[in-house]
Amino acid sequence: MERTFLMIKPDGVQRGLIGEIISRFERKGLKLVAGKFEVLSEERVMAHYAEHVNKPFFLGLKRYITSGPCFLFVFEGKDIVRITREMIGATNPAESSPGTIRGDYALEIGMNVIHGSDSPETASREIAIHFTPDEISSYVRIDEPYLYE
Ligand code: D4T
Repeated sequence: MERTFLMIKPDGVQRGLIGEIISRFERKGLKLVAGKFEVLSEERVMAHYAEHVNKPFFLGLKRYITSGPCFLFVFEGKDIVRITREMIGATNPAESSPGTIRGDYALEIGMNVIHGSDSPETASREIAIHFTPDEISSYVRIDEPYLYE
């Protein structure tokens, strides 16, 4: 099983979308194994967005992502990084397909509601930035025999 790091950004939290978004992943059959609510520290923002620190949009991105609490969570499942990225949709919500989270709930790239890791390697790195091992639970979901062949 693979894990991925997901984060509902401050716009998603303020707009009351946490339940709706989490339930999409739960209904798909993915397993929630960690979750917490917090305002990201400067240190964590710099670590998380290390590849973007020199980009022109970074200051705006940092202001936005620290403007309020985020909901951070980890889901587990087979091929989960690819599946969750598909469910989230393109980075720019104006180009995200209807039926995806960004396609259904967002309009502009600077407030695109949710983050999801883009590869299994990125997922491992991001989970380690935001969670300690004891914050992640291992358990069997009772419906797993009806989800995986
Ligand atoms: P995140 O990381 O938030 O899930 O988004 P993506 O993985 O889909 O996209 P990304 O890393 O390219 O961008 C990170 C973050 O920066 C914001 N952004 C991006 C922005 O405000 N302006 C821009 O021009 C770009 C490229 C949106 C997501």
